[in-house]
Amino acid sequence: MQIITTHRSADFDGFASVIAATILYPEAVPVLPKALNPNVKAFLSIHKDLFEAMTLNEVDLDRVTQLIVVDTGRWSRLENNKALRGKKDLDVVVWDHHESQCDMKPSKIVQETIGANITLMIREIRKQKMKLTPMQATLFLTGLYEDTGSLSFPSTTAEDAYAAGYLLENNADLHILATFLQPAYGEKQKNILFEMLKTAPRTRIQNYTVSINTMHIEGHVNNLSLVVNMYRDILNVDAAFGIFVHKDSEKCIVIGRSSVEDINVGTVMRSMGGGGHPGAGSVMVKSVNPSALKEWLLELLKGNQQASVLVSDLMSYPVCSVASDTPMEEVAGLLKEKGYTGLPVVDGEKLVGVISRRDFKKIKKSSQMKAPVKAFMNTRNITISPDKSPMEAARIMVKHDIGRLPVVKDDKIIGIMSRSDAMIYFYDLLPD
Ligand SMILES: [Mn+2]
Repeated sequence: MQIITTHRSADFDGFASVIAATILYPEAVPVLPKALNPNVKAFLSIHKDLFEAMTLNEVDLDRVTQLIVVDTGRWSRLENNKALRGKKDLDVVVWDHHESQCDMKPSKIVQETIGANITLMIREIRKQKMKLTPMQATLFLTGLYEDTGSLSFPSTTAEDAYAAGYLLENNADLHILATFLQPAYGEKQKNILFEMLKTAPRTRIQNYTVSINTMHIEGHVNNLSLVVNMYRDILNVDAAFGIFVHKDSEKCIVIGRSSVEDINVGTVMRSMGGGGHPGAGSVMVKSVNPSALKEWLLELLKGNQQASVLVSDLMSYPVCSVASDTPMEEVAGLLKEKGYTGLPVVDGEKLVGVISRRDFKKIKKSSQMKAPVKAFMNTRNITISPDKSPMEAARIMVKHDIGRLPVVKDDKIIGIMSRSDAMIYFYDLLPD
């Protein structure tokens, strides 16, 4: 006998993965833990006939030869795990999307860090060209949306989004889904926000108002980032940080939001081992005293953290430039060859102008193509120095509607900051 099961307190991703496994392993019997998340319970109370499953008590464990586990790879997450764990010659198959190591010694394992476990199973269902009913597609999409925050959590991958598209193609019903999916801002989130607002500590850091609030929370709470966002908005501080201490485990999650460029949350969170963007970021820290964590955060905020990533770190070099007496036809050839939209023009090493494709419109006669570039170049010379912040560079590029900014030190051009260099920074693509 083959059985399929998932972790206790099964969520939609776990439950959906069990049902998906019944498609991939048609002989196997789905077994659900007694403890189910309330929204899964609500869903089952209406759809029980469509998704029949047993509980572990109803299964004759002596007859079980194969255990298919989905959405976890750890014995401790299974209900009644001792009975199964001690079983000799039990063949274990695992499908899991968590990073944590599998301790079940499976004969087959599909483990990948991806937004939702159901995505891994949909990959296989599609590969085997198996059909889905609209009801199955709806359940699977509910699991996918729950684990990815409707494709908004940073853990979401492109494949999760493709899987969602596939499920919609298979008539997943978004009305049903909305009924059962927990709202992003619910009772739990509201209670935490109200608790935070009761104390709402404020402190002054480098002329900015910052609130760092430590909260002890019980159990798993989704969407804490949304809570911190609302908290910052309501307090109207420049930056807000929530230090969430989990009572039952030894982990702390720090979530930050900032609306000023001098407080770069992404940089601070990266220094602590996490990640993010200038305006938002988070980090999970284990076995740290929350007050020490707060001190650490304060130190990082007080430090000159905005200077940690500079234009000089992001700019491209060496710079391809042309001498001011280069004929226009040669410049045209160079732009075409390199695929650039513009080039800096130099006298020796000194920047004297910029020539771009647009400037070629000034040419009226073909003989002008023999004229030197200095006759047509733009001499506004909008530049930036290497010790400025990427935010400053982006602001200048937007203001003057230019895509490339020469980086100049002591009148010499030492690099080029392009829009794509700025994007690398803002979207956190910087190599560590
Ligand atoms: Mn999951």
